[in-house]
Amino acid sequence: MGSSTLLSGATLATMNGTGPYGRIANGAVLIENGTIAWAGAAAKAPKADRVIAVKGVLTPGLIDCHTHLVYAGNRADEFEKRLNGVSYSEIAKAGGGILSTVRATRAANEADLVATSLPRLDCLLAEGVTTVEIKSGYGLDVETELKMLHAARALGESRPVTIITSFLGAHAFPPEFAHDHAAYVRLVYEEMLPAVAAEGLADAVDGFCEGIAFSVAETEAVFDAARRHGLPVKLHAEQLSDLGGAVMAARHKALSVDHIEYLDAAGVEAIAASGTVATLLPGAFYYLRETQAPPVALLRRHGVPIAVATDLNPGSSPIHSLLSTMNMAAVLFGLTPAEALAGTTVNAARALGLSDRGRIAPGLRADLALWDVEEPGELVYALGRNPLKCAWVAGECVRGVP
Ligand code: DI6
Ligand code: FE
Repeated sequence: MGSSTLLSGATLATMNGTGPYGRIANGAVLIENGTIAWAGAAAKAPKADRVIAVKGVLTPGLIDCHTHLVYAGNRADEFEKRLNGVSYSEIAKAGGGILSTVRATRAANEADLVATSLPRLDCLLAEGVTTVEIKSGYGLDVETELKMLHAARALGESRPVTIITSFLGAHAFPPEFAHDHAAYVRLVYEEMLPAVAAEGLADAVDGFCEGIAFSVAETEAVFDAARRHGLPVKLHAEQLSDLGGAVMAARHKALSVDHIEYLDAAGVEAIAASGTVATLLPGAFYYLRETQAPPVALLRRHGVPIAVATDLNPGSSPIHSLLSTMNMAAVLFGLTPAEALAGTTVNAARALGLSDRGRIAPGLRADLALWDVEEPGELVYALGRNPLKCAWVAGECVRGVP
């Protein structure tokens, strides 16, 4: 048996079902063997081998459940173009956008990819993030898709964080298949996906279902293959238009549908019935200066769990801060601060199919973050201030001092 540690005295945002934040004033958390053994009012805490007095707010470690943070190159030039009046779709159609990052990522070796991606990961970790999802999708050939996923896994070896990977071969059509989309879709499900699955490199299969990307039928062919390989699916859906991707994803019991600015009532009902998480990505909405916000009121009415993620990528969302993203979800989409924090904890865990984290409750991993704030809502309120005091991963203090 390992020794037990009691963190005692902070306000807990347990994110358990009772009231906003599952708040417990003057609370305590008992950690044993990397796991939360007990949580509640400090006055009722069980005995521990070691007691650490903590002040501020203790939350679950934050979870960024949608990123594209492994890539090479830079697209600041496109940011400039967009502000000079060229649209994201026009840039994509002219061979820029995702394909510009594909060229740079194909040219980089795995060590370079890891080295250029590590500082991005570090930005997230500095804000108490303890679990990060990373997608492939800037390779679009077998070799580079594998290279990206290897790089993502290597990042998880270099830092105290859980990396969850998603295979996103269906992200864009590479130039060599510009005139034969059907052949590329077959390559994705007949060669890439089996190669990725054979090496156990992906925890889920993702797609980009959009007018400038894959149709519903093309995406579904990839999802059918995912099922044959026993992998869950998720989808970039209804970001720029309503193609009905979310309804199809719900049929495949998708873990999450992401973006969903254009999701309609039928789509909301479908994902409510399938238990799919709605992941909101306000960074992309902000950078693309979109005006159509996701149907938050409908999602609430149907009890759909809402997650919030950075979508960290070089094009539509070069945002390296999950705290800022939570603020944007509140200001731009109208989430309450409690919903925004649920979006990066309990609901983000669910979007990744993880039931061992995302709340402060007995039996869950002791992934925790301690903040120099008085109330949990302050994490969503301020921009540009990082109040993280200390982070624990599986019970180990990995950053700061309590
Ligand atoms: N939607 C996104 O938000 C990213 N991919 C996608 O399908 C954007 C990727 C990029 O612009 O590089
Ligand atoms: Fe994305």
